[in-house]
Amino acid sequence: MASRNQQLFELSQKFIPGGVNSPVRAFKSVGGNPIFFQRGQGAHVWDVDGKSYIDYVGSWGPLILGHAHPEVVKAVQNTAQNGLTFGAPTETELEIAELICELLPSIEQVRLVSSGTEAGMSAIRLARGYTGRSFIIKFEGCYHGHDDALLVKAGSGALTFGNPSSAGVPEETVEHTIVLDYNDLAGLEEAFKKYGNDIAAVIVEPVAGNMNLVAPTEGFLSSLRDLCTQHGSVLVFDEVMTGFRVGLGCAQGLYQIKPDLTTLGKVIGGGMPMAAFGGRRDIMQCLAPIGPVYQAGTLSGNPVAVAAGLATLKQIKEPGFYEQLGEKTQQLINGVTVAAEKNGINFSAQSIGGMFGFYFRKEIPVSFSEVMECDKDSFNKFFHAMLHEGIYFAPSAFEAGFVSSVHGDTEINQTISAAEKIFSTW
Ligand code: KE4
Repeated sequence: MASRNQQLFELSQKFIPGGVNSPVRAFKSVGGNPIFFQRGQGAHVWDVDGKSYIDYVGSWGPLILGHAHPEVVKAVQNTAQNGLTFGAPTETELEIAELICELLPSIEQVRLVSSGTEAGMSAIRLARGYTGRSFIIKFEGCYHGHDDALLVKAGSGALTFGNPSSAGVPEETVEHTIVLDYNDLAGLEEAFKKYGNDIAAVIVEPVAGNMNLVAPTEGFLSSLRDLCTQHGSVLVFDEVMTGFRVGLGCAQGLYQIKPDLTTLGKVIGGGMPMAAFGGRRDIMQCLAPIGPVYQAGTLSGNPVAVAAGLATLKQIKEPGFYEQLGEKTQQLINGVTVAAEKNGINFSAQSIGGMFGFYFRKEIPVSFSEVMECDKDSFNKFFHAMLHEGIYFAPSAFEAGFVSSVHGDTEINQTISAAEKIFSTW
């Protein structure tokens, strides 16, 4: 008898391409069928067949407080009963805008949108409108949403013009997108030497989380800052994933680099569709309705999403929140690393705040090409074995993992024990 999950997946493929509403959910790179979930509570999720899992995906980052946090649910319920949306300003939009500007000094003004893709797309258009320039720089392995101009991947490292990584993206759309290697200072300097005063913006994940976790090496972010300043280019930190995930000051606070624009998402929506972009007032003033750069959205600043975001940000502001989150995440990766080492398995791991990376490679990768050297088959074998043990990691070797404030010693130790069991018979 087919499980409910199998039945639903069969049927969903009839009505939804690939049976999923976002490709990374499809288990394509790990094999097997995606899991249909029906309930989440704290650090746990239940699938439609009633099996429970410790969740390290957290909806790809938003759920820093875990599933159905009572304060977030209450805020959503209280707001929803007064109306779901007005398409007009509300006081709570102002409240969260003020809070974001208070928490991130680089953000003098902010515009709320509904997804990280919208935030990235709008930040690039704004940077181009502000500078009057067309060229943008992104880095291979970094993901900024599926906007045409950003959905490109270099052919080989170094300085290259993007080749669309998706069908449907005309060459002329990406002819001004320069793709470099993450952490490659020489490539960066070469690009600015060649195109410097024509570069509108550099967009970067200050901690890369879309090629698994890759941390910035010494001098990478500061060189980006200096070169953008020298050439009048806009430095855009894509903090959709790192925002309020790696610390209360985000990655820009952690590394003490002040970007010109920042994109945010995931955590600031607390699990509801909300994102934002903001930064220097002189740049933000170029936005409609006061400036010539158009950007809009029916549900931008949606009151219910804002309520979830506000409730989340209020919790993470509590003293000690990030110290505890960082310790727990470190405890997880240390335990799994020891288990792998005990069994002679090529494995490394790292964590930054509440996000982590597991690599089936001896050393921690510092570039896209080193990430590609990781043993993907071993990751997939580990992923499925852990899934069987009731531990849910991201279904891809090229995604970061996330711990929430409600993952306790029980969950962390259960995860480490499962890894020990699996590695002992590897
Ligand atoms: P959304 O449009 O998916 O809200 O955000 C796009 C985005 C922008 N910038 C960064 C750094 C991001 O990580 C993302 C989205 N992240 C992926 C997973 N790594 C979301 C999951 C999915 O695509 O289904």
